[in-house]
Amino acid sequence: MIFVVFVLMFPWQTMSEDCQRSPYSLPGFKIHGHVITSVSLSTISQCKHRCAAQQRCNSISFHQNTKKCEMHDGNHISYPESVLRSNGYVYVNVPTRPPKRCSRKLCSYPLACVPEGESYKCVTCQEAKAEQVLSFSRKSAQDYAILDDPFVSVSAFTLSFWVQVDATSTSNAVFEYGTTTDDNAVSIYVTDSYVGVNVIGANKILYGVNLVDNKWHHLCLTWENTDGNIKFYIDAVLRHEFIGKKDEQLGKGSIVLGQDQKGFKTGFRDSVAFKGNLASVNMWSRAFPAGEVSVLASTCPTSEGDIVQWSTLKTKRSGMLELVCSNYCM
Ligand SMILES: [Ca+2]
Repeated sequence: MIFVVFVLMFPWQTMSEDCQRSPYSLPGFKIHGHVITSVSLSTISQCKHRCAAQQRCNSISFHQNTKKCEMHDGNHISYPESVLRSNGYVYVNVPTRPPKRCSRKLCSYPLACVPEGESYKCVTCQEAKAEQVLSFSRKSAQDYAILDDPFVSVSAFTLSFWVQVDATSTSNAVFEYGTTTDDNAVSIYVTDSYVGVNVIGANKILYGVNLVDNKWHHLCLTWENTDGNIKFYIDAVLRHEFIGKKDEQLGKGSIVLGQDQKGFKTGFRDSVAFKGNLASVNMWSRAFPAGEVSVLASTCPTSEGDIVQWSTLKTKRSGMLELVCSNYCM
């Protein structure tokens, strides 16, 4: 597989320097997927013209015998992993309209890829005006981030983060804060039919909510121990309000990202491991009112928490977790 990718990537990585102005074509290849329109046309030239006339079209795959013309939003630098051998097809880049994005796979970590003319360049995350997000690329008990003892105890908190759940991952332990006596002291669990929320022994399941959709969402959970109010917001909308523990403190413990604990920092399972991306995970030692939650949900990345800071938490990763550049804020 590595060999195939190499063979595929090599031609345009060298050609991009020599032949920047000529349309780039690859006989015997096509882009799999990413089709915005598919039509029947007599010649490849007609197919190219149709693409040039169609907004969002950056490249085509044309079948010589069936005359099928597939138009793609993006090209070989957007989806290098999708350019695959396919008998009878010719892949052609349409250079008059460069793609909006290029794949980070073309740049070595931690650089980001940005299109430049008909080619691309590898730049730092800041130069790309992108942010670092924590990427959970597989459902594995080996992949998590753990931050120990972020605080001694608090009488209130606001937890805020951005999450993108992979559409194939139906059950996901996204966030847990565990203590030695309660490994589920604070947790948010996301499935394709509900979201489960725990705060010190009080739990609610929000049915009919599907966040397993490949889209970025802002989640926010607040609690204070005077009245015991717990509020849970999705994309700045208050989705649930219930009464939890009063007069208690949330004690010393550990944040676990991406895993369901069965016991303090143990018992992780592949089946409920999170798959997707997380960013801007922060906690504050007071319960934000709705207005401040709205500010968090419209700010990307958010400001840093006073008790948990994303800039620290994101470095505590294990397994195959990667920090990658993402344009989720744009
Ligand atoms: Ca748990």
